[in-house]
Order: sequence, then C-alpha cells, then structure tokens
Amino acid sequence: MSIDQVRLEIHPEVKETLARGGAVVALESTIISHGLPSPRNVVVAAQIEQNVRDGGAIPATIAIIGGVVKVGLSPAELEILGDPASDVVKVSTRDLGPVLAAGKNGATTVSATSHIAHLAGIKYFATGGLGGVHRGAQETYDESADLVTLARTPITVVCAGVKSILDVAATLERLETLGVTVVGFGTDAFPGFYRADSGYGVTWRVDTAAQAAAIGTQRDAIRAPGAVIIAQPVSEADQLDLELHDRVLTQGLAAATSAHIVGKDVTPFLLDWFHTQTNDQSLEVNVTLINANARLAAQIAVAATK
Ligand code: PSU
Ligand code: MN
Repeated sequence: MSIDQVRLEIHPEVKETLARGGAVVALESTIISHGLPSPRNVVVAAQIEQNVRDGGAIPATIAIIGGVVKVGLSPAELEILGDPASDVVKVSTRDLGPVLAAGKNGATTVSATSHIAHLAGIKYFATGGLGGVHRGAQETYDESADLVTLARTPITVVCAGVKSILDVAATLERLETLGVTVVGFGTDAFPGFYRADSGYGVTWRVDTAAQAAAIGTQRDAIRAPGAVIIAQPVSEADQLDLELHDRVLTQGLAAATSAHIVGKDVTPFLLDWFHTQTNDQSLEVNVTLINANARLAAQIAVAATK
C-alpha cells in the first residue's frame, strides 16, 4: 500500500507553501468537534487559523471529511466538524483505518493529527492541551495514545501543557521514558493548561521562537524520533481561579466515575464538565491559550525558515 492510495487532499495553499519551504502550522480538529461547545467551536476554529496567519504562517487544520483525509479545510468543512448533527467520530491513530474505510467524518486528536501532519511534511503543530496519563491509570490503564504517537513522530507541538484532569507527574514521567522533549516557553514550570504552573518543572527552557525552532532543527539533524513539546503557559492574569479550578476538578472526576465514563469519552466528558460548571470561564481560558499557541507555533515555523 503506497501513500498514493491514501485518500489525502492537501489544500492548494498549504501544498504550495510546503513546496517552497514556507511556514505551515497544523491544527487538530477534535478540539472543534469534542473539545468546545457548538456554535462557539466554529467561530474559535476560524480565529485559531487567523492567529496562525497573523503569526506569518499558513494554517492546515486536519480532519477526515467523508472518508478523505484533508490537510487544510474550507470554511464549509469547518462547519461540518463543528455541527453536532454531523456525526463526527473522534479519531485517534487507531481509528484512522476504520473511519477511512467507512467513508465517515472524523476529527483528529493530537495523536492522529501529528501522524498526518508528518505524512504531509508539516513540522509544526499548535493545540490547547495534550492527552496524557489519567488519574488512576494504575488500575484503568487509561493513557492517551497521544503519548506513544509523539514518541515516534518528529514534529514540534506548541501547547499549554496538560490539564489537571490528568496525573501530571505520571504524564511527565511517561514523556521522559518515551523520548519526547518537553520545553517551557518563557518558564521553568510545566504549564497546567487552565493554570500557568502545574506544580511540576521542565528540564529545558527557551525564551524566543528562534530558540524553539533550533531545538526541532537539531532533533531532525540527529534523527531523534520523538516530538518536541513547546509548552507555553496562559498568563497569570488570564488563568482560572485556583479555588474554582480545584472544586470543579474534584467534582468532575467524581461525576465521571459515577457515570461510568470510559475510553475515548473520558476526556470530552471532563472538558464539557469544566465549561458547564465554570459558566464558560474555562472556555474563555481555553480560547485565549489556543490562540496564543497558534500564534507562537507560526512564529516558530517562520523562524525555522530563516
Ligand atoms: N486535552 C485538552 N483539550 C482537548 C483534548 C485534550 O485539554 O481538546 C483532546 C485532544 O484532541 C487530545 C485528545 O489529543 O483530547 C486526547 O483524548 P484521549 O485522552 O481520549 O486520548
Ligand atoms: Mn483514554
């Protein structure tokens, strides 16, 4: 099976930019379909793309539309992904084959997006938060496929760390084992998504886009197989109030357990719980940080072309 047999369409603007060695930033689509509420999700998806453009790069949102992998979406395709009536499947790497074979619509997670971006020749990817090791994973084995995909995919991912719905310490240990490089952007603390500081440190720090770009370039030169995570914290002014955060988190974890939520439904359940229980305060933090990440990823991609 060659790559030509994959139904993969690269948007002309993305294709042309890649061909001349220009700056392209991949964006995931699970955040649109399963991470943000409708109809705000479609508005935010367009804003994220605009932030990539403002940073000087071309956005390539990745998703599966009717069994075709799309790298770069039209506004109409973004609408399809954001519409709860579209029957959009959350697609991790393991789901790529089945969703393509069935001709369905799919929104790609960090795992599947990284895989496809790399296949298309894109080296930079912006998102909100990564998946990781869930609390209680000792018993449930619930660890996101994002981790193992990042271990074998040479791409630079800009994110705001991982949410405290996860076991942050265990996630950092697994990233270390898997050979994934974690770098703080302007910080020595690993960001906690809704909060600037997760309470855990990072081994490496950069303060400019050029320094971040150099790490990816050297990783490629030495053929290290894993991803580079550039973790940018939300500002302390924009972060979620600590007391509110801790209360909603405790209640959300208990609610997920008593509702017997398992597998791929766990993360969307907890994200929705936060948005509902904080009266959308968590949503505003989420939107702020993903826009900032899109802009930074673009700046890193531009710096790498110089
Ligand atoms: N974490 C977030 N927001 C998200 C996700 C994770 O803070 O939207 C999404 C991403 O698409 C991520 C996926 O790749 O959830 C991980 O899902 P799981 O935990 O089921 O692997
Ligand atoms: Mn899981």
